[in-house]
Amino acid sequence: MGLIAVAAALAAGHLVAALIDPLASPFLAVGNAAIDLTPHPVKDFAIRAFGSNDKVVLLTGMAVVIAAAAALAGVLSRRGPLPGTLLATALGLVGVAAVLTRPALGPAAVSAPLTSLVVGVVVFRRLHGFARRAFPSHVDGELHGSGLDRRRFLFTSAAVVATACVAGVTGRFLGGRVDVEASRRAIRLTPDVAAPPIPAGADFAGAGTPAFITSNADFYRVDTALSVPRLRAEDWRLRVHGMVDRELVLTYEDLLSRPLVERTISLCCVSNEVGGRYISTANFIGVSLRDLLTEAGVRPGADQLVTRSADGWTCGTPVEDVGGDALLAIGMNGEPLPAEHGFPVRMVVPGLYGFVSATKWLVDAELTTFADFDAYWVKRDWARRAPIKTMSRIDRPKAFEQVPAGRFVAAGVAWAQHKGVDKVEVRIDGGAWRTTTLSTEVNVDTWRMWRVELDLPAGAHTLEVRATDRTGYTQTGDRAEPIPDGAAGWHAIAFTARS
Ligand SMILES: Nc1nc2c(c(=O)[nH]1)N[C@H]1C(S)=C(S)[C@@H](COP(=O)(O)O)O[C@H]1N2
Ligand SMILES: [Mo]
Repeated sequence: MGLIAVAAALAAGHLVAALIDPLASPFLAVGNAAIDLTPHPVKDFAIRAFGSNDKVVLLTGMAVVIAAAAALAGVLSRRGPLPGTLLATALGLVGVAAVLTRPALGPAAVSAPLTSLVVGVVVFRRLHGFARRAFPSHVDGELHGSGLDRRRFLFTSAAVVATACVAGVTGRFLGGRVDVEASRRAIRLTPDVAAPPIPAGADFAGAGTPAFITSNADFYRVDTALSVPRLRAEDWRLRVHGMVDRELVLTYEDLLSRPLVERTISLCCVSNEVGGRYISTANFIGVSLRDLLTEAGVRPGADQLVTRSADGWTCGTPVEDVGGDALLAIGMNGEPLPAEHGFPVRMVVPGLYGFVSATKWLVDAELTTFADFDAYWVKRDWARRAPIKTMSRIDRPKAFEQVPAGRFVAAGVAWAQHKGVDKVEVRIDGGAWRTTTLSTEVNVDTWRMWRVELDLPAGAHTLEVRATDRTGYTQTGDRAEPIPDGAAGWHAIAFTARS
């Protein structure tokens, strides 16, 4: 009964949410609130342990905990319906609290968790009443329950379960009624200025580096959204406001009618550990963000561009960093942005980590100051200003790999966005640093691959790598954690050469 009541409550809330805003679904709202409240060591652990499955793991974990609590409340309700009633009420209130704290939801959204609360309590008490009559206690040594009562209890339970399934499925269906894929498919993007073709020598994929351009399917994904915000290009509006001379409101059509430029840019996440995979490269198509800001007229003193996404996530970018190469991007590798990468419109500002520059599902841009506003991750102790650090990574050999002794080609990537990679060196077993061969440079805002031929004696080895950028800075061996402004240190790989 506990399980049935809670399932009915969640399904009813999900259905009501689908009619108002899919994000108001109590289950999703609680999950999203949990993400926002999770202390960063736990979040870092989740990202490390589960990678991009972290969201599935969170939702599954929530389902297991709720199911266990519901079953327990059911068992405790043998003598009276109070424990089950209290649990249904408490879960409903948690849903209400979660929805109230979601920044992107209006007051009407509380009706979804309130529906859950009422449905949970009513269903539990009704079933409990029927069950009491169907399966009375044996205290008086008498059995009052009739076959009719039992049938009624079972039929009601089955009917509630069936209705909950229908409500849940209808909720999903209605929630998906904003047809993002149709909106995407209808768009054809042809940049007015295409990116130069990628030269053949831009990667050393044969030696173990990634391909120079990351496919949309393989592009790393990092965000706080449990369900991807669903916006149609037709409905999209961007308001540019705050410390500006003229407020602007832009539509997707407005963007299409402006000059579309294509730029090859590497995006990188501040959570990337030394040696991590959270960097990818794409051909982004979009309009110049700097031109838009010039049109709006940024007032003196405005040093922060705060951007908001449809789900309420916020990002603060230094105005001085919004250079001529910053884009309001609508395309990625020749297609409209995939939904997970920010459709219909996102920001791309080369040189800055994603959390201070790469707002997906962008809907609002406000010129303000760093003194006046702290963005999402800044409130959680990450840095206000976070240029990407010069970094290098070993892709071959892999950690603890066994490779043949003798001639061996090691390879990897390096990046120093906005500056350019000047030199990559490696050393074996703490020996002398040796220069590697670099791939053909595409531009200073993208990664660059390196390779080097080694002569390996048999035995255990450690390979280390360091990059030097065009400002003359060489990566030091001093390690830094990703928080607050990006990991630092040399990537090292322990491996064995076998003769
Ligand atoms: N709306 C929204 N935009 C966001 C984020 C987010 O959580 N929500 N995460 C940012 C971070 S931390 C990074 S690293 C990049 C990642 O972009 P990608 O998922 O397209 O690779 O998106 C940025 N834009
Ligand atoms: Mo990130």
